[in-house]
Amino acid sequence: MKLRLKQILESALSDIRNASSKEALESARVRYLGKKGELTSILRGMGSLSAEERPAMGQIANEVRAAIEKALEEAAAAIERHAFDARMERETIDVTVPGKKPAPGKKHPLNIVLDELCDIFTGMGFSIAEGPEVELDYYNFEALNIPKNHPARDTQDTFYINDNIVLRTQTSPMQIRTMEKQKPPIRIIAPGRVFRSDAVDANHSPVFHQIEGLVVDKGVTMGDLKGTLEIFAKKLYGEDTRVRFRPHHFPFTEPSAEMDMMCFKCQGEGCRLCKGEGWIEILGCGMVHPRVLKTCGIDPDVYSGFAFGIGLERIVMRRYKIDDMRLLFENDARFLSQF
Ligand code: 2NM
Repeated sequence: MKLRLKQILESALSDIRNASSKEALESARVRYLGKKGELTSILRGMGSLSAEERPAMGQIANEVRAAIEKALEEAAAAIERHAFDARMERETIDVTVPGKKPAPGKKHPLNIVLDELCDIFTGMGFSIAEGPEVELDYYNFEALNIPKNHPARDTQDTFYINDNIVLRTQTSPMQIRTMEKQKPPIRIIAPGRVFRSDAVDANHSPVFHQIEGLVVDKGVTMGDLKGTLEIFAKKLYGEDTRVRFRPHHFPFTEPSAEMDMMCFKCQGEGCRLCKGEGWIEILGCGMVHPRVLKTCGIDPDVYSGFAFGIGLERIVMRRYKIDDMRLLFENDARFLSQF
C-alpha cells in the first residue's frame, strides 16, 4: 500500500505538472482526489488494515493528499499567472508608434461662397427655395416663355430624359413652381445645380451652379431691381463697389439687363483682369415678363416683379483667383485644402 501511495503521488505530480489549463488541472484533481479518485479509493480501503498498520498508513495517505492539494494550488496559481502575463503581453501599447492624424473635411469653395450669398439675401428678407434637378420641360422652358423651337433652346441645350423631362438648365423652374403655389408678395432665391450640354474647358462645365432670385409684389419696379442688386454687390465686394446695368435680352424678362461691376484692379481704365473693358459682368436680371406671371396665375396688371440669375462658379473663381473651372469639380484634396 505504501508503494501504491508513492506511485499515486508521483503520477499525480506528473499529471499536474503537465496540465497547461484550468480544465486539465481540474480533471487531474478529479482523477486523484475526486469521489471515485485513485487516492480516495485507497483511503476508503483503510478500513481493511490492521489496527497497527492503520495510523502510519493514514498519516502517509494524508501527507500524499496534502502534497497533491498543494501541487494543485501552485499549478493553478502558475496557470493564472501565465494567462495574465500573456494578456499583458498582448495588450501592450507601443506609445512610440506614430499616431493616425484625423483628416477632417472642409467646406468646398463653392459652398463657402454659396453660404455667403444666401446670408446676404436672407438678410434682405429672401427665403431659400430648393427643388428638383430633373425637371419637366414645361417648368424649365415652356413656362419661362421659351416654347419649342425658340432659339434659346439652342443656347441652353441640355440632357433630355425624354421629350417632357430634362435636366434643368437654370433654377428658374423653382421660381415658376413658387409663383404657381404662393400668392405675392414673393421674395425667394433658388440656389442649385444646373446642367447644359456644354463641352468641358477652363470656363465651361456641363454641371454648374446658379442662384436665381425673384421678387413679386404690387408696384415692384426696375428701381427696386437696381437698388437690391447694387446692395448685394456692395455686400459681396465691399462698399466702394460701383455697378452698371447694360440692356440685354432674356425670353423670361422684359426689359432685361446685365449688371457689371467696375474692375477693382484698374478702376474702369481697362486692364488684363477685365480684358480691357473696365467692367466685369456679374449677373443677368430683368423685370419678369408679363406672360410668365400670367402663366403662373399672377395678374400682371396687379403685380410686377424682378428676377436675376448669378453664376456661382464665376464668382468663386474671381474671389480666389482660380483660372480653371475644372479645379472646382476634380475634388483634389491638395486644391481643396487651401480654402
Ligand atoms: C436670369 C436672368 C434674368 C429669371 C427669371 C425668372 C422667372 F422665373 F421669374 F421668370 N427666374 N429667373 C432670370 C432673369 C434669370 O439668369 C441669368
